[in-house]
Amino acid sequence: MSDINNNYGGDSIQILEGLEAVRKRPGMYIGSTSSKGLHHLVYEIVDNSVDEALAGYCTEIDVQINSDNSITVKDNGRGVPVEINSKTGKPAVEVVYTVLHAGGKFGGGGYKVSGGLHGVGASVVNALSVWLEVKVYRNGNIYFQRYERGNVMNELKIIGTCDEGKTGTEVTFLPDGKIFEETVYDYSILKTRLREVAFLTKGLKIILRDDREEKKENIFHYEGGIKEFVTYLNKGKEPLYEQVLYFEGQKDTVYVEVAMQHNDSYTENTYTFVNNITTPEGGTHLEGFKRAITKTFNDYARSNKLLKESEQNLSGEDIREGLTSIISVKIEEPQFEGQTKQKLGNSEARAAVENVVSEQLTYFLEQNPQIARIICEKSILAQRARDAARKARDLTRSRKTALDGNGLPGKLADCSDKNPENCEIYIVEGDSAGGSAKTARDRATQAILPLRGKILNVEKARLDRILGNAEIKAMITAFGTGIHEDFDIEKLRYHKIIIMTDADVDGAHIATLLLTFLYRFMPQLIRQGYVYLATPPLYQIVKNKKVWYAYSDDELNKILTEIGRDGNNKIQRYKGLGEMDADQLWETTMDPKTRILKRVQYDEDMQSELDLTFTTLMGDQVEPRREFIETNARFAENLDI
Ligand code: 0RA
Repeated sequence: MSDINNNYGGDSIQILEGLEAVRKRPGMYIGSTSSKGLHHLVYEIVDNSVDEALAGYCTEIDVQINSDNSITVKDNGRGVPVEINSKTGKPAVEVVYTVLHAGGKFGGGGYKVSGGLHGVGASVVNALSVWLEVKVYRNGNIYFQRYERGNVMNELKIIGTCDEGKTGTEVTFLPDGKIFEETVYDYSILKTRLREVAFLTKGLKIILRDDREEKKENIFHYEGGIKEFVTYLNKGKEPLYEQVLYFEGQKDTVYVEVAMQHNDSYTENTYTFVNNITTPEGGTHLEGFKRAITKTFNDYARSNKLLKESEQNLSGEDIREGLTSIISVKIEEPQFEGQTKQKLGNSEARAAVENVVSEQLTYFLEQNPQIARIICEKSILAQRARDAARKARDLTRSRKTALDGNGLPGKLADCSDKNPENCEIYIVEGDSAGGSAKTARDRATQAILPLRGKILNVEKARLDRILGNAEIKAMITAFGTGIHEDFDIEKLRYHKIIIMTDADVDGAHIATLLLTFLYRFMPQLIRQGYVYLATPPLYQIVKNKKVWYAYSDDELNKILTEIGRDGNNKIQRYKGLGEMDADQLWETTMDPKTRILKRVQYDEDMQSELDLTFTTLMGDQVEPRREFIETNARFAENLDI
């Protein structure tokens, strides 16, 4: 699939610029020095090994978190070349780890992995590490070099011998605590990304190990590649047919892979990748895919009389209802566009995907008429529901334009300040807690919207029902932004949307239903950090007329230790918001000076994981639901405001 030169030697490496800048401005090279940047170091090193796998020379990559939080990445590829590079007079391996933008990928040929923050090169990782050591297995020798903060500590030397046939590269590095705010690796973050890389690189085996206190290991190896990715994403849902459709082909320089399968839900789940990098904003490859399936299914439905002449064409949305799909392209010179450079711009990708999918899908439908019929019938149902939804939606649209106070929902106690930056809205579980919140609030800046009972699960309902739901309508009109294609962040009426539910399992469930709604209908609100969870206390402790609140069991114990554990303590466990009076609610949960808010996080790198957690929770099984409520905290970061 790739055409990396077989006789690539020390000379093909081009040198572009020096390394000094990296330590001065790490953010420019790895995006951030937070936990995200820390994990990117691993992806950077792993990407080099994946390139070697894509070139057809590497079948296994081992990633290990060592006990000191250093990382070892080992592959069984050809080994980084050790020959002298004539331009620098240095071994090629030294150039790779000490010169910015030096690497086989830049020598021409092959698929350059360089989107977003990827592809900055191993030298960046080196520059941002206290130390980095590389071992190359080649020519029956084991070569070794060590660097500290990017500086060469020894000339490349042979430290031993190995079997003539054994080749590979082993890199170990310790991220620099002077650079990164966080230096402790999170196993589950690496696990999600490495699983994704393995899905995207069929046949490649990736082993992840944690050698710290709590030993862990995962092996990711998918002969079916993205086909198995779709099966994985549809886990916990009911597929409409057994087979995952898979199309693969190359047009000019673009290699295309697509896998898809419908399930019985109403949401579309499409993930697009370019050179194994996620493109959350889509782009030309996604456009090509949409065009291909819209045209192919309409042609099929017409020529097989599933759609009558008098009937409207199916829209793309109709066909994609309940569709899980992966679109993965490999391209030599990807162009990234859009605000966050996460949208593919190459027009040749549009044509390539459209071509490969149209041709192979047409053939597939002819060969599999039962599956073709199932999809067409589901799409026709979706079309009818969409017509009904349009009517309901027109209703929310006209309300939105009349947003001068009259259009607002009756249950909303709005705030008086009209500057969204100062304003917050509390979405409160239950009318009684809603009542306390209305009494307690700061009327200038805090609006209260009480919701009754459990809100509708948007994963389980069609658009017409969703938009007909009173609680959902109230939220849409209160926020002011509209939804889906109508969404306009400029119209957001509150810069903090705060979900306030009881601190129990039911409360967590309601919070998740609300988050699911926001995530599916207004993802930008979460992405841009406008959504928060309130944190009501779990306990009230009273002693000698003094009052304390504890927000966790740990905190309760700390307070009890401080004030002494004796008979004068009265401990009350709050079961719900309703047990607090307005003053208590204000003091513990709503006063901006003392409350704890958790901002709900959105991380593109974890997108498929997030989708999966939402559907697991929203699915029918009870067991996975409990699991989610516990992991939910992972995307809520603590913010003491
Ligand atoms: C360029 C050429 C050759 C191998 C590599 C790069 C290579 C780089 C890395 C980085 C991590 N693992 C790697 N494995 C291989 C091939 C040289 C040859 O044998 O001709």
